[in-house]
Amino acid sequence: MELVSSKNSVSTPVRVFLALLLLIFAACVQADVKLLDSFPKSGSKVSGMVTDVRLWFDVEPDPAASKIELIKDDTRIAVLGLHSMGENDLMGFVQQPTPPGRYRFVWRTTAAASDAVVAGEFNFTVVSTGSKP
Ligand SMILES: [Cu+2]
Repeated sequence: MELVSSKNSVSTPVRVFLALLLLIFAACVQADVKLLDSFPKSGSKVSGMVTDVRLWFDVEPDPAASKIELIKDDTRIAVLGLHSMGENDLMGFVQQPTPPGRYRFVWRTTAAASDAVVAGEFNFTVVSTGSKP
């Protein structure tokens, strides 16, 4: 049982402290992806159809590990073809028409350099342009 005695050479409080440091470090890394801006903007009113959406972050997101969805009432509208335009951003194409109403913009992403998942959501409103299609 030589292993046990050599493990004990580092006292338990020290090991607990090191484990806590690791946890704090992991939490900081996870909080690192910040949403800076979006189209549509949070709380904004947009007139007409929204055919594409964008999110801008403080670090480069991984489009392959990201997901965006628009939700209006109980309808989920997929946003596909996620890619980056090279500005720490995600861009995607809205797969259905977006009639006037209130929408939830639900997103989830991972920084290209990490596997911490960061998610969020905000609302925007599509207002009628006045002309019927
Ligand atoms: Cu694009």
